[in-house]
Amino acid sequence: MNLKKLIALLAVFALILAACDAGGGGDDETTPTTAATDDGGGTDDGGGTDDGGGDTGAQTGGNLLEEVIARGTLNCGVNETLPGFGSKDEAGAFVGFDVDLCRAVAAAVLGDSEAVEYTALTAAQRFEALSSGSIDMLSRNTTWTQSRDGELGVDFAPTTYYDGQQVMARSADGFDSGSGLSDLAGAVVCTNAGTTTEKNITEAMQAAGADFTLTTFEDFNIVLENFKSGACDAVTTDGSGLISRKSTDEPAPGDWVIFPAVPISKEPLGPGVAQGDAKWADAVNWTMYALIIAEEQGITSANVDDMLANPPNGEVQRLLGGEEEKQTAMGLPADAFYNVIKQVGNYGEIFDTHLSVLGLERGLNALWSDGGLLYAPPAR
Ligand SMILES: N[C@@H](CCC(=O)N[C@@H](CS)C(=O)NCC(=O)O)C(=O)O
Repeated sequence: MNLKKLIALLAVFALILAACDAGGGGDDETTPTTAATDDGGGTDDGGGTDDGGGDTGAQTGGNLLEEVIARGTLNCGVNETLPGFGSKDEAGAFVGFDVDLCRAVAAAVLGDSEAVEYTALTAAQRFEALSSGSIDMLSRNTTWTQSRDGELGVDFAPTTYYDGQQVMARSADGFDSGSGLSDLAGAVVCTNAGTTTEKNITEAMQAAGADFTLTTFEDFNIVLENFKSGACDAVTTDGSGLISRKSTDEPAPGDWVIFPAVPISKEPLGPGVAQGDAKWADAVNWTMYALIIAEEQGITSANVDDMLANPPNGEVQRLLGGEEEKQTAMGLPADAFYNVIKQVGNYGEIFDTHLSVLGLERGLNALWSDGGLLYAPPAR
């Protein structure tokens, strides 16, 4: 092959990789890769290429808070295949922990938690939706990573769910909760494209010295179908995602097991906005902090009116829009966080409603004062 042809061929390969990197693949085809020869980079989390993230400031014009207020609705990107975090109920309405974070921002900014236009996004679609401006906020079990921050132009809100990656396999195949990654030697492990998950499992299997085949699909429903049909020996994703899908899809209790006990990665999940709009980011960030502070202060959807009428301390008074409130200076209504707590509840209420019912425990997601990692700056 002459040099020109070789360069042309390399250029074609680069384009194919870039298309996958940008998360726009869109096909459901199997893309098996083996750990020994390839790190799964063909469909990574988009960290490797410019997907237009650098333009995000210009697209939002740094004015999204005013824009959302003028529009009267919040455009929020969510998951629809992850019960507990983001899915549709029988009536077709979006529900879940991540969905409630959108509702909280709508309550803060617009005074109405129902003023949300939801867009269901796959993992591979989510960052493009944010950088193109088609959503104002992404709330879809998204891990905060350096490349998403730096290369994809995402500004992450405070972590709302500290998670870690695990694996789920069949007990009939000899796996149990004490299994480790080396027990997966020779296995076909499946996950969805455009996630942190692909890279983590590849690196962890390499470290465990075990060869395996990684197969990715765009949609997690298809991952699950292939696991159920036996085409995949195991599936891997965030521990919370495995528990969620185990609760809805396991044929009989005990058929599927989740391991290893200590997750193979850190997956700090939380909302994100397009970078370059500090005012909008502040509005989203402080809505998350308000949910946490409300739990710290014991303010709930049930007692928020009493708390407003008789604030037990200055922080409660300020947070709910009383004397010396700090919301107006941020461009929010003074009663922004009163509306959040009244209409959506505090962090603990949201967790209980959507996640405790799945059997998820607070663990790392307890308040700092209860030994967890949730810690908000003071509302003063
Ligand atoms: N937190 C990881 C994984 C996110 C992810 O996509 N997880 C899967 C499994 S929990 C999922 O949400 N699947 C649903 C879908 O792709 O529609 C990330 O941000 O990359």
